[in-house]
Amino acid sequence: MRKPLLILIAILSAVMLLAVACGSDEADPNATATPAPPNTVAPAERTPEPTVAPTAVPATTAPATSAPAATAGPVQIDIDVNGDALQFNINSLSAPAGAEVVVTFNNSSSVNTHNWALVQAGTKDAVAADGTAAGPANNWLPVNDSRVIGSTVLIGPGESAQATFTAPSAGTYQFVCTFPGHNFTMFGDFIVN
Ligand SMILES: [Cu+2]
Repeated sequence: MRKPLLILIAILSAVMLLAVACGSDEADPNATATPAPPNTVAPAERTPEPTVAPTAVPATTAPATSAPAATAGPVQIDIDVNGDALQFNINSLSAPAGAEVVVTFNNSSSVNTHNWALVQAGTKDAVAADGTAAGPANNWLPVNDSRVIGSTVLIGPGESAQATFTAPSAGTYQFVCTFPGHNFTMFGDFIVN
């Protein structure tokens, strides 16, 4: 009587062991369904920051462009005579190459008529001689002469006039009064650097 019972128990226990062994394999697929992504909320908070920076950049660049234009301008040179002597009051003038130059010549003499001319180096006497031939109607200056870089008109005592020109390439030039006879004592160097 006891043997069949033991066999039954042994069979039942064997079936239960198989059931437990098979059940352990089914537990893995249930565990993989758990991961949930909680990161979707955080990125939305970073977007409003970039809107502040772009508005400040254009405001600072606009005033900088107008500043250099105010400092740029022609080179201003003033020159006079030594009273009634046939001399300028300055022996040497200078300006940078390529600069716009405005020479203001004030004739403070009480009796003499003068002009002021910038000419190529070594040509002051030859230009004055040709100016004498051109006559006072041409301000004692040769007309359309490449040796003459800039010049004023003839001015009487107490008058002033301006010569406007572009400074030529670097070198030493001459300035002179071409009123007949004045060129021998009334001249100086004009240095372009
Ligand atoms: Cu003169």
